[in-house]
This record gives sequence, structure tokens and C-alpha cells, in this order.
Amino acid sequence: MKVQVCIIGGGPSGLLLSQLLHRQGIETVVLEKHTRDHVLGRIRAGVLEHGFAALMREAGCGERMDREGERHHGFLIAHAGGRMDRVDLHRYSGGNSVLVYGQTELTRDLYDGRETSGAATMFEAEGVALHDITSPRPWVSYRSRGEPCRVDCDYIVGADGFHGMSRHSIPRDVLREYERVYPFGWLGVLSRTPPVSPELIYVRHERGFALCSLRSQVLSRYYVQVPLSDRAAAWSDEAFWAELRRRLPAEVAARLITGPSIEKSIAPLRSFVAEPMRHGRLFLAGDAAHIVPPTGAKGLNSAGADIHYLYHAMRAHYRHNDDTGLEAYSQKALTRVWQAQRFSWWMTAMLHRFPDNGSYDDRLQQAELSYLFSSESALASLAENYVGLPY
Ligand code: RFL
Ligand code: PHB
Repeated sequence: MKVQVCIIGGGPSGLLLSQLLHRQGIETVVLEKHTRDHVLGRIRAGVLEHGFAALMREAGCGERMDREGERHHGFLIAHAGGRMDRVDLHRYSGGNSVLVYGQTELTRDLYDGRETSGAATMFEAEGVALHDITSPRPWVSYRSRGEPCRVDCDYIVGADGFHGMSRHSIPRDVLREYERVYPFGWLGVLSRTPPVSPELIYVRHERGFALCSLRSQVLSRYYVQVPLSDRAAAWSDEAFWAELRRRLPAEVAARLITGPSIEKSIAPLRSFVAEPMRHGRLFLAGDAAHIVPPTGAKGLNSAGADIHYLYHAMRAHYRHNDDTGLEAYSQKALTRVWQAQRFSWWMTAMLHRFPDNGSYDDRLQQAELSYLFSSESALASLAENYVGLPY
């Protein structure tokens, strides 16, 4: 097979880029290791920046998102013995907001869009390997049902997530990796119950962080911070709800409606950046190049920024023979990636209980929160980052 752009990974990054390019008449193929059902079975992000939503619309896949997604103009932070303060995103970010719409749903919309437009996806592509990435004619090999296959292309995009192989095709003496692993994870539960609050509640509590989020008015998503040694299967639904209740302010706990969990999993927290994001004709995008702890809701949104830069760069290349965007991609994307790293680290450090922290660190966290809610500039800084820095 011969295409212009071969995309590794059928997660949101790869699908969105492929769909955007397809609509510009640029030929792509997406090679996905798993089945469509497997990809759609992963429960992940819930909060979309304005820029991500705009890309979904440009890809022709934003209709259901605009109909069913919930616009949020603020969120709450519970801290200091049950006190709750609101971050008014609308007021402090110059009228901006975020959209609450699940990653599962938007991935489904992207797959449906591809099917309608006839864009190619190869599922269960095994043993994907990249070849001649620094030559003008790179190619990709993989196996489909045991049969060897080959894709010749102009460019390869590695959008195969943190555990993918694309990043490892960059030579060791070129690739630099920066990493911080946190000593805890998030135990998440999805339940078919009405959410406890119309707006998200981030909770700093002496027992650990908690988050009340949602997917719709009948579907709730909750998280509690747990030690890395915990196993999701060892947490009964009852134990989860009891722990969540303990961390919520009393008036919120009192109105929490519980029910059977539909999904329950533990996600470890990690900060990670790989540089550069381009080597020869290979471009990295999304989780393949960078990971953030989910506290700032920036993972998928940072992936969206990469796709924005890459889409415009490839369009300029194919339409106008203009390579400035492709040349600038790595540096431009990384500048924004590091801003998302900084913000996610800051939110995580402010709201979680670190096992090594003593009473001094505890008081510092309290001081950070009391400063935040006493300063219009501090709130404006939080709001500006949460709704998404400009591309
Ligand atoms: P993905 O989603 O990991 O997709 C990569 C795809 O590549 C495939 N793949 C391969 N395909 C072919 N060959 C190989 N060798 C391959 N290896 C892997 C995989 O099967 C997969 O389908 O990466 P992508 O597309 O870059 O998307 C990134 C997002 O998924 C991620 O950043 C977010 O989910 C992070 N995240 C959040 N981001 C936000 O912006 N807002 C949020 O509210 C938010 N909440 C979250 C989150 C992530 C979480 N977890 C579980 C880590 C909440 C949680 C709990
Ligand atoms: C979610 O709904 O899954 C979610 C929301 C906000 C975050 C992280 C995850 O910061």
C-alpha cells in the first residue's frame, strides 16, 4: 500500500489527524494494534479545551459532541476542613469554558466519521516496525492475520501512546526523556448514577485527593488517590463509595448517590516528555511523546495541540510546498507541552497527599490554596491554563 501519511495508533490523536488530513484530500492510513471495541473500552479523559473541540468540528466529527457535551464555566475545589471554593473559569479566562465530553464518545465519533468517509484503518496490526525514517522514502511493515504487509509513505506519525513503539525508533543518542513518577495512582469508578454536583469537584483531603466528575446527567465518574500497591479488583464498590464519602465535604457526601460500578481501574500518575518530537520523516504526537498526571485534564488536550500543529504543517506542505511548519513542529509543540507539564505538576502537587510529606509541606499546600482563593491574578492564571493556552 502507498499513502502520503502513515499513522501508527488509532487513539484520539491518530484518528483526529487522519480525519483532518483526509478532508484535505491527503491520503492516510491508520495502523491500530487492537480492535475497535478494545480502543472504545478504555475510559479516560472527560474535559475538552475549546481548541480540541474546534478540531473535532473541523474534522467533521463535532456534531454529537456539540449536542451532548456539557459546557462548564467553572469548577470547585474542596479543601481546609470541608470548605469549597469555586474557580470561575468564565470570569477569570475572559469568557472561556471547557466541554465535558468523554474520550470514549469522541473516539467513537471519529471512528464513525472515518467509516462514512471511507478512510482506511487497519485493526489488529501486529509487529509494526518503522524503516528508513531519515530517508525521503520511509516505510512501515506489520502483520495482518499473520500475513506480512508494507506501507510506503512520505511521512510517518507515531501516535501510538506511551507504550507504543514509534518513540523507540528514534536513536538513543538523539532521544532525550524527562520523567517523574508519582508514588500514587487514581482509582476511578464509572457508575450509572446522577453526578453529585453539576460542576467538577477537586478535593484536597488528609486521606488523599478525590475528584467528582461526570460524563452526563446520568453517568458519573469519580476518582480517589490510592497507593500504587493497591489493586482495583481488591476495592469493592462499597469500599470505594465509603472512601470517597470520607474525603468529600459533609454536605456533598450527604447527597452522593451510589450504584454499581460499570468500570473500575487504577491509573498510575506520571509526568513524561520525549524530545525531539521529530526525527527525519517521523513525527511523534500525543501520549507517544508526553504524559501528564490527569489532575489538570491536560493529556488529551496536549495531544490535540500537537495535532493542530501537525495538521497545519502537513496541509501547508501538500498544498503550498511550504515546509516551515514541519521544520518548526518539534520546537513549537514542545513549548506548549512544557506549559501543560508545569500546570499539571502544579495542580497535582497542590491537591495530593505525598507519602513523604511532613507537616511543613502540608502547611505549604494550605498556603497555596488560601493564596489562590485570595488573589484574582492567581485565579486568572489557573483559569487561563485550565481552559487551554492558545495554540
Ligand atoms: P492513546 O489513547 O494511548 O492511543 C494510542 C493508540 O495506539 C495504539 N498502539 C499501537 N498501534 C499500532 N502499533 C503499536 N505498536 C501500538 N502501540 C499502541 C493503542 O492501542 C492506542 O489505541 O494515545 P493518544 O491518541 O495520544 O491519546 C492520548 C489520550 O488518550 C490521553 O492523553 C488522555 O486520556 C489523558 N487523560 C486526560 N486528558 C485530558 O485532556 N483530559 C482529561 O480529563 C483526562 N483524564 C486521562 C484522564 C488519562 C487517564 N488515564 C487512564 C491515564 C483520566 C485518566 C484516568
Ligand atoms: C474525568 O472526568 O475523567 C476527568 C476530569 C478532570 C480531570 C481528570 C479526569 O482533571
